[in-house]
Formats: sequence, C-alpha cells, structure tokens
Amino acid sequence: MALCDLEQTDREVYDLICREEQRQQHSLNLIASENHASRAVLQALSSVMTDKYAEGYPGKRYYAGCRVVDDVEQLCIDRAKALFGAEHANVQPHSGTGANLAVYMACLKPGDRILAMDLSCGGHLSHGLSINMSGQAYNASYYGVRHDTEMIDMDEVLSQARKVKPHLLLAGASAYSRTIDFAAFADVAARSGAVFMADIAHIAGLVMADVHPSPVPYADFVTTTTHKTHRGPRGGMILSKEKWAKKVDQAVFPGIQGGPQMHCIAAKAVALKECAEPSFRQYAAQIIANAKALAAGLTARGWRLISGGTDNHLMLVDLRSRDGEIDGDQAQRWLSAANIICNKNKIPFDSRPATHPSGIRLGTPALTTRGMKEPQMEMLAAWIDGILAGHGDEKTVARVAQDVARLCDNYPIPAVR
Ligand code: DSN
Repeated sequence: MALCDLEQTDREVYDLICREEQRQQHSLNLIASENHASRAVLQALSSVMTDKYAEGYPGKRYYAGCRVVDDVEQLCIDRAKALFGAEHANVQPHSGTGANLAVYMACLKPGDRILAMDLSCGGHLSHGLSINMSGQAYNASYYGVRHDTEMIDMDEVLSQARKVKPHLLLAGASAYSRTIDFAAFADVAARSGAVFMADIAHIAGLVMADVHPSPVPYADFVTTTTHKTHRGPRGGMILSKEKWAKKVDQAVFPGIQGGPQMHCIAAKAVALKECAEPSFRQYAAQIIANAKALAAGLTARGWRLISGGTDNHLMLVDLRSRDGEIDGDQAQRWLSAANIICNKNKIPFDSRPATHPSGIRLGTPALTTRGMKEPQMEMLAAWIDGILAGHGDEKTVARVAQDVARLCDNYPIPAVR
C-alpha cells in the first residue's frame, strides 16, 4: 500500500513495514489465529479516528467533540448485534484477553470459581491460568478431553461442574479442532447454577457465517477477538444478554480500560460489514474445506491428527505419529526455513514441555483469504510431509522454498493486490 508520507518522515519504520509486507507476501501463513485484513480495514485503522478521546459510550462521553465517533461506535454496535443476533454488544475491548477479564469483572467477585477448558487440551491462558490475572483473581478448575477420542466429553464437563460448583462455566478454546456443543454447555451451566460464557475468538468468523453453531442464543456472555477468522483489526468484543449490558459496559470502562481506540472501532465496523456479505459465507465455508483437505493430505501421509481430524479452521498434528524424534520446536523451525509459518503446540496429555511440545498447530484462515483452495492444500501437505520426514534437510527445504515462492506469487495478500 502507498505510504508516501511515512516514507518521507520515518524511513526506518517505513522500511520495516515494507519488509513485513514482503515477509507476509512471500510466506504461507498457517498460524490458526492470524489472517490478512482487507485494504478497507487497514485504511480505517490508519484514519483520523485515532486522534479522538472518547471515554464513555455513545451519547454519554466524558469529552466534547464526540459527535462523529459516537456515530461510528453505534454503527459498529448495531452491526455486531445484527450479525450475531445479540441483545447487547460492547465493541471497545482492546483484545480478547481484555474482553474475558471484563466479563469476569462483570459477573464474578475475586475468589469466585471458574470452570474452563484445560490449556493443555486447547484452552487459553486468560481462562484462569495462574500466570494470568484471571488465575490470580479467580479460582479456576478445568475440564479436558477424553483420552480415547481427544474430544470434549459433556458427561465429564457435567461431573466436573457438579464437583466444582462454578460461578462461571466457560466454553471455548484456541487449539481445539472439533465443533463445540454450546447448547450442551448451556445445559450444564443451568444444571450447576453457573453463568455461561463462550469465548469464540478462534471461530467468530465461522459463527457469523453460520458454518459453526452459535453460542449467542445460549450464553450470558460471548467474547471474541476481531482479527482471527473474523478478519478485522486486532481487538476484542463482548456480546451479552441485555440483563448484563450495564455491568459489561462498566467493566470494560472504567473497569479495565480507559479511552477506546476509535480508529480500531471504525475498522471493526468495516470488518463487520464485510462479514455480512455473501462472499464472507463462502470464505468461511472454504476455510473449513481447506482445513479438511490439508488434514486429509497429512493423514494420507501417515501423520496422526489429534481427534482424527477437524471440523473447523485448524488441526493439531501429533509429530510422534511418524517419527518419535521430532518435536514441535524443530518442526516449526524447519518449516519456517521454507517460509511455511506455523506454531509449535502442546497436544492433549503431552509429556513434553511447552518449549518442545509434541505437536504443531496448522490453520487455514489466512491462506483462504489469499484465495487458495483444496489443490493448494494438497500441495502443502506434500511439502510439510517432505520437510518433516526429511528432518529439515537442506536440499528438501530449498526445493520446497522454491515451490512456496511460486505459490505465493500467484496468491497475493490483500495489502499488495
Ligand atoms: N494467541 C492466540 C492463538 O494463537 O491462539 C490466542 O489468543
């Protein structure tokens, strides 16, 4: 994208931005939580909206001059409510973790009990991990996945809920490849007297496109980021039932944040408009079709996937399945040398440490944005297999890097189209 003034003012930052644009263009991004925002979203992000302080909410600000930003925030709220079918939306959270902390503040007291998915089975650090604020302020317990199926077992969730008696039951994950039964979670919450929160940061785009069931009808609170399958700017959002609206708004501001980032809210509004287009539904369906194609290609080559496959945008590869010697850190480095970018990840019941886990996580949202389809996923499966089976040998990496370069040239990222 043209950045003429930046080039004049600050050549160093300009060069770094150009380098990052080139890095993205010349690599295949399989990080399941990343995507490429549209040029329209990027333009809203770099607008004058960044200049405005607007503590408070539309019509109730602590600063003058908020007439226009009131309109943009209200537009964003209205679009979020309409698309998700939600009673209330708060679009101010700066991040998904912030959105989660705000929900806890809205409905819990310090020391209250949370029941959430174990990080080692695919949960998230803001779901009560001791090194996160959520684990220091609240008392977290976990459910996991079954040993045999590596899927969530709702009977286990119910029995955990009966034992723990959580104030809040949390569904949602950052490394779980199967459909989450939100209706069943809501049932467990109702039977154990807990409020129900769903964190759909990873699958929000799939939910909006109706290719994954929505938790909105069932949950007291739904949190999300806006930059993963959602494909908007980096940020967060909370949807809730109307009865929680006031508490949610107070928890976001002044509870955990000061002024909202109006340029980001404008960009969230743009992304929501894009998500309402029929083409976004096709995009979301293709994300899943691509994930299934990549999963099939890897499985056919002998790589075992956690739970045997995927229903959504991601998969976890059990690296022990073909070769007990490989760990996720090596796999990440070898693939990265050929410009295939993914992240090492623990797998359920992993005996290895997080720094050298037994898995890698692969996701298709970013490649699907570039227009890639099933045939490209099949090629990718062959390249990943070649590199891992060859333990990152230089010749294979160099050959795959050339193939990757050719593929990237044919599928530009939105910023360079
Ligand atoms: N860091 C994100 C992910 O990669 O899944 C979750 O916040």
